[in-house]
Amino acid sequence: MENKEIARLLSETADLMEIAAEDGFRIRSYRNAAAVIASYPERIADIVCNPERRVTEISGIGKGIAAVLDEICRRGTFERRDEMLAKYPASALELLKIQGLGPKSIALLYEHHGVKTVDDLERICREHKLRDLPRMGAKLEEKVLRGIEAYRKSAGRFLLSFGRRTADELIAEFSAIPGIEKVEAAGSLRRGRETIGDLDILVTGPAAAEALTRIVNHPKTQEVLGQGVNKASVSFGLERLQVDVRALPHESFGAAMQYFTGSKEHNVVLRTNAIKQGLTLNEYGLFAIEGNQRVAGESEEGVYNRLGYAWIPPELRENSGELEAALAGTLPKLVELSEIRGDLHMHTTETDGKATLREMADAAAALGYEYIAITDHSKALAMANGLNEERVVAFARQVRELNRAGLPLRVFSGLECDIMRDGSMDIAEDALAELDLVIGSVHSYFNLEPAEMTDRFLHALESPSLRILGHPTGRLLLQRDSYPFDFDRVAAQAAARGVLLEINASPERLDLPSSLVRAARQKGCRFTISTDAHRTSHLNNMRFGVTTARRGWLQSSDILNTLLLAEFEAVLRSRSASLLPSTGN
Ligand code: DGT
Ligand code: CA
Ligand code: CA
Ligand code: ZN
Repeated sequence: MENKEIARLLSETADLMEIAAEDGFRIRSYRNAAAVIASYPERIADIVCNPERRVTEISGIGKGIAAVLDEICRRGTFERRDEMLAKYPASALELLKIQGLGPKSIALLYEHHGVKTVDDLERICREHKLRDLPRMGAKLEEKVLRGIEAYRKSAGRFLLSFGRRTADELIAEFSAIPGIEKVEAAGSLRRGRETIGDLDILVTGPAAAEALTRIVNHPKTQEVLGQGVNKASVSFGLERLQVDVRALPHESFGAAMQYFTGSKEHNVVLRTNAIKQGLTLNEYGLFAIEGNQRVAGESEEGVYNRLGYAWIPPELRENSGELEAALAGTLPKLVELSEIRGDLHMHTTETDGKATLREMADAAAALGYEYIAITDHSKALAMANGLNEERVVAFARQVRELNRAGLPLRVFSGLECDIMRDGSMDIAEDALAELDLVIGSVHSYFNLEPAEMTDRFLHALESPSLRILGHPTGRLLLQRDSYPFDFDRVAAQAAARGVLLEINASPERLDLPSSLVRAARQKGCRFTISTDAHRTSHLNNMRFGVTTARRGWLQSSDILNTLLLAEFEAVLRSRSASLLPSTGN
């Protein structure tokens, strides 16, 4: 059994024990062990089976857990888990994923109404039976119904970063097969959607069919969903991500990339337009209806051009104005990863980061950046050991000295300052004024009424030191929606005040979402793209932020951290509202 699977058994049991309101100490020890095992570099099962080794060597694994691991390796489950599953059905675990519902409520719903599944829960809410239970009410019923809707929308979807990693792994494997020419990912992954439903991989070359054999027999393949001459579909890895692999003739590759990249809505318009021109477009090529002669298909660009369009970057293919722009020749020149010159949001060991300032600076310099800002947390985040005024001032001084003494790139002193419930900043203005760059973020009181949340932001925007709104909507992909507020009003005020909106590149955030990026740009907003790195490897997430910016139609001139160091510094020093040279569109 693999580590991830063992970790899942432990954490699921902890979830069920939480529903049963069992001893918190026991629950925590299962959770800790699950976390340790999930990221342990060796196979735990090998250690358990090896008489020369002891799992208790691993820190975080005590005697109790060692016995559990032994049992898991012998019979695939353990007594505690069996007991819990006798008490509650496995489907109760699904209920925990619904926002607004905690383990105590799930236990109550189970006892009083026999709620076992999401469908049961929905029925109880619709019949207004939830409001009669202790400490629940009509408002919670509505909230749970919204939670169910969000859960159903996200079920079976995966983070873009996970899709990218899996695709890269398979692309490397397929490319190494002799006789395979091109291997590329299409679908929502290529369009850079924040979550993906499945992977679509296209392969050409004389040995293209080998890729189908390879995926079907892959050690990580859990189940073969379908296998034909040109296509194989499998359920891949412990996460059971669906992977579709298609083998194609060389001359169809462009047409197939176009077709399988989608989106469906984009393709429908393109195909309709082809028909108007006496052409038919499918995954094999672009053909003249009369005589069925191929007129394009080898390259994607050829397909678009033959139909009168400029080639359209995949991130824009959502039928939201890109087709019209491609006909008119007015597509924007979208920002690229190589244009990013610095990263403006990251944490260090001063608060909850795992690397020091110098380690972050070295790693950022290795990425080719010219500058970074270190933005640790402020004191309201006591759990993260956030900075108070005194530490803020000392930090600003320390950074000035370090820059003078020599660093591998320019480091700016910053802070991710909490925006308090009333919209005031967590740190006094005179201390903030010592810093080069202040990000304001909401990390608490997510459940305010929309009007109160809007006022909170509007109040924060009055702070003279605030330069950037960090992860503005607070959403966590597949976990938590944005807190409700009047985004348009906040964006308009941010634009007026010259406060930039962050595109947080952390794969579980991607916040601002691309649709709001586009809306905010139209309101005159400008942006930063930053990783919110808590360790050096997170700096590599910049690409996902850039993808989100591209899906929001941004150009480099919309983004502060594309500026050269000297220009960037000039912007930081100026306190004027217009922070970037205007672009004219
Ligand atoms: P996903 O996987 O849910 O994140 O989204 P997509 O866009 O990757 O969707 P998927 O995997 O079902 O199909 C990939 C692309 O193939 C899709 O964007 C457009 C194209 N496609 C697939 N099936 C159809 C279809 O029945 N009609 C049309 N017009 N296009 C299709
Ligand atoms: Ca797909
Ligand atoms: Ca697919
Ligand atoms: Zn934050």
